[in-house]
Amino acid sequence: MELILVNPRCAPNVALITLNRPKELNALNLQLMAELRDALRQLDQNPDVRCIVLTGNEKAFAAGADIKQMANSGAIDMFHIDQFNTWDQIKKTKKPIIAAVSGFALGGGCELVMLCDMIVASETAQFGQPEIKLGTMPGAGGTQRLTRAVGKALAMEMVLTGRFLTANEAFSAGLINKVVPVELYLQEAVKLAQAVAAMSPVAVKLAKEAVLQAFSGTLEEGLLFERKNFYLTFASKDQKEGMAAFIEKRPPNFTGE
Ligand code: DAK
Repeated sequence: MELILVNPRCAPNVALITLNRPKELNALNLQLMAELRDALRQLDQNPDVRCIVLTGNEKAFAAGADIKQMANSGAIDMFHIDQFNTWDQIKKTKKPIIAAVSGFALGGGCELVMLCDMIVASETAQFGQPEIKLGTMPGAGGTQRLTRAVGKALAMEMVLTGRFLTANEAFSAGLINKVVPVELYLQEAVKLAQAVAAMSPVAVKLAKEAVLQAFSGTLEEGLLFERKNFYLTFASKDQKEGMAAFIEKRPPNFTGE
């Protein structure tokens, strides 16, 4: 890995991925996205990892896809490169991913953040979809995930004018989970990851899958999906352990079985 740093154990059962192109404000070029896809796939298969934190640096989570790399591409070049394949693989990560965001989260950077399951931001974070200023528009889910998160009016304003949201605006709009002082954003994200990692890994994956189902299909389909995953948790040792621990008034020991 050249453009990302991977620490599979930054805290017990928590892995940390750091986007690492600081001079380019972590612009998401094809290599970086491929490395991210591969790292997530490996961590998803690593039984010691139960939750993943994804971060950038203090100045930028990521300032978008690499404009210099795509500036001269034609539609057919884009079609052949098929970046969607990489993004789709990332989307398939079963373990929860928490974005720890400081500074710019723009364009593809904002879309990558929204692909994560929870978002902790520093007070300096800025979220935006400025593609319109480049004569294009969001292409990796921005028009859909942003609209679902913040509603039509604000999403339209951001997508049509390129206006950035401050961290506090993003919090009020329901885009992110938490805003903390800049020196704490990573620590808080890891703390949140540890809270998730303390739960049954089987139940966590099934619950993540069920929550995401709320974004596709009808309510009825979502409820059926939830029911299936709910039943499935009763096939796990963790469910027996969790309920026995409650009855015996002791902390549970979840093993992921
Ligand atoms: N791409 C390439 N380089 C970038 C970049 C980017 N998105 N953002 C910044 N840089 C580079 C700058 O060119 C500069 O490089 P040098 O000139 O030093 O060589 C360096 O990073 C530092 O940037 P600045 O000098 O501009 O720093 P400032 O603090 O003055 O400004 C800024 C920060 C974030 C306001 C500014 O850099 C900026 O406006 N950046 C562009 C933001 C933007 O428009 N982002 C949206 C890009 S379009 C897709 C998936 C995703 C996408 C599309 C398709 N598929 C799955 C098909 C996503 C598209 C986008 O994200």
